[in-house]
Amino acid sequence: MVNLTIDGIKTQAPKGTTVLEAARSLNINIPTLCYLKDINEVGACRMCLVEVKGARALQAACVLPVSEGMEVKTNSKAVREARTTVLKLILARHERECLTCSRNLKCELQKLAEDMGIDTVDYEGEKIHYKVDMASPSIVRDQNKCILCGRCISVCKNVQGAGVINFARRGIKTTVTTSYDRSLSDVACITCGQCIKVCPVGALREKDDRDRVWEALDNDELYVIAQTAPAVRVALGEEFGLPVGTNVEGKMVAALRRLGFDKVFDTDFAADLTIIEEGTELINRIKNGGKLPMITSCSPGWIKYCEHYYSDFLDNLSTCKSPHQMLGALAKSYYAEKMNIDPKKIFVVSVMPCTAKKFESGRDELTVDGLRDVDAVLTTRELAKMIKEAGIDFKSLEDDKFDRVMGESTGAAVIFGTTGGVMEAALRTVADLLEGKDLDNIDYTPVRGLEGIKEATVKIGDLDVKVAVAHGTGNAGKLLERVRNGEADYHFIEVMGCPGGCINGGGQPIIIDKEKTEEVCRLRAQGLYDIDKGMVLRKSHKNPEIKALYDDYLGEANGHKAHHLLHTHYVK
Ligand code: HC1
Ligand code: SF4
Repeated sequence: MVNLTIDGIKTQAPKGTTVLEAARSLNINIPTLCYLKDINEVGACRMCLVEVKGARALQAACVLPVSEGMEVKTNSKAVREARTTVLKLILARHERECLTCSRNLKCELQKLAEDMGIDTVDYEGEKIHYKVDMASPSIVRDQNKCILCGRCISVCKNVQGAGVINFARRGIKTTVTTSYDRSLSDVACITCGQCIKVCPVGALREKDDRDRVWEALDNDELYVIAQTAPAVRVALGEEFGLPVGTNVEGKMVAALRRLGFDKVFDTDFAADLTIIEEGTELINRIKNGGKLPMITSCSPGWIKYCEHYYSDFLDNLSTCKSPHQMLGALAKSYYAEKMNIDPKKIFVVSVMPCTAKKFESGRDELTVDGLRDVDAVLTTRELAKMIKEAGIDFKSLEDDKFDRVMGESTGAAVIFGTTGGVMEAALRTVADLLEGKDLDNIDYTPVRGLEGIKEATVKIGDLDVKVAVAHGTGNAGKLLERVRNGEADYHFIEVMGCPGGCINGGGQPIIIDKEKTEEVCRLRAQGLYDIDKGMVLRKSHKNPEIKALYDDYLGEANGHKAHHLLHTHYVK
């Protein structure tokens, strides 16, 4: 342990700890705009300057290791003046369109300016105006608001393994950009939106599809269907001041009805369907010598990552479309036939925790007979904005229920929203199908939790099923390297593109205090596991609506009709 003094308080910290961490352990708050523990520890923003006795200049606390006998002042006159100057310089360069910014009131820069009592920006220097990159179907990049903290660069490279953005140029011309300043749509960006989640300001945001959805809702010719992803229900409440992880499913359905949707279906229904199709596919591959390991295909950021960086694994992907695409395809076939509606007049809106779903819904591989499965995707944040725009008092809404015949689901489906959940849901069904009985022990805990890569061997009958789970595409890359090099072999791998899974998707509510990210992920995941625990039906094959769908319409799992509507293939 190292002995030091911070603001007159004698303390000890383990060797290697930074002054920032040592101060935070004493509840002394040193401001930062660039720091992200273990991801971006670069001292770029200079907001965390502190005075160290004997040092010639102020030091950046986030990269300064503690040392024996060190005496630190975090709030001296010199520190306060330096921080104020730094912040004013950042503000001077920043496009201060706060009132119309997507991050108004959720901006770390705005909050810091308020916390530090800044009421004037004394410097007005030369400004470069950058064209806003709007070409990606998922991500908007506005360099005019960038404060050069470097967080997006680090998360894209170190966490997601994509590395498509970096610093370029020097001096006042320094910027964060892609190679040759191309649009994100022209580089190997996987549209995951993790860069949005860490951006302290509004320099990165999702492509806003609210207007398209309002237009559809206002069009009397269209039959507009909403569906909501598993992870949205445990996060949407945060936008209305409810505790993290609160299940707001009933209020969410009520709000969607009030917005004017003709029907509100549950993507969880289609998650159950995915398990039947994917479980059957896995059993067939194992029994018939098909390509293994089979890898889940429901996360579109992951699919894009696989296409760009691991295309030799494309045949390992399950041919199942992701659940919301399956539901869209069924809305325009099964449901349209049942209700006698022209499928061309059905407009499907998916509410997702994910920015990559916007890209996914526009893919040619995800159409049936020339019709898109899904017409528009809203993130959790966009739905919250629409609810506010419409003047709906979310917290006072009475709970409502999803519509039939695609609104019933099981506990297996809801845990799709967190890392390990798809694997657990699949194992619950595959085990029952292979053993031919209704097994009682259905909590597969080794695949739960936030460890980056999880492995387990599950005994099903006389078969040892070897599985692995990776979340965050960087971890997926590490896992696939081991498979590629023959160091590991599995039957089944689950990959979710975002760290933590969909609960931490690029479209989820912004966590302003980044230190709380892991805790928020745990609480959202817990919210999903609690829903699962409280359900009577916890296995996908027990869902009565799914049974009816096969009996009345699809026929066999993996059969001809199921393939036509619910499966696809990605090729390089
Ligand atoms: Fe997901 Fe999925 S779980 S991908 O993580 O398979 O986005 O929540 O909707 O489609 O069901 C996301 C979440 C979501 C799909 C399902
Ligand atoms: Fe990188 Fe993902 Fe952002 Fe694209 S969306 S720039 S891949 S972090």
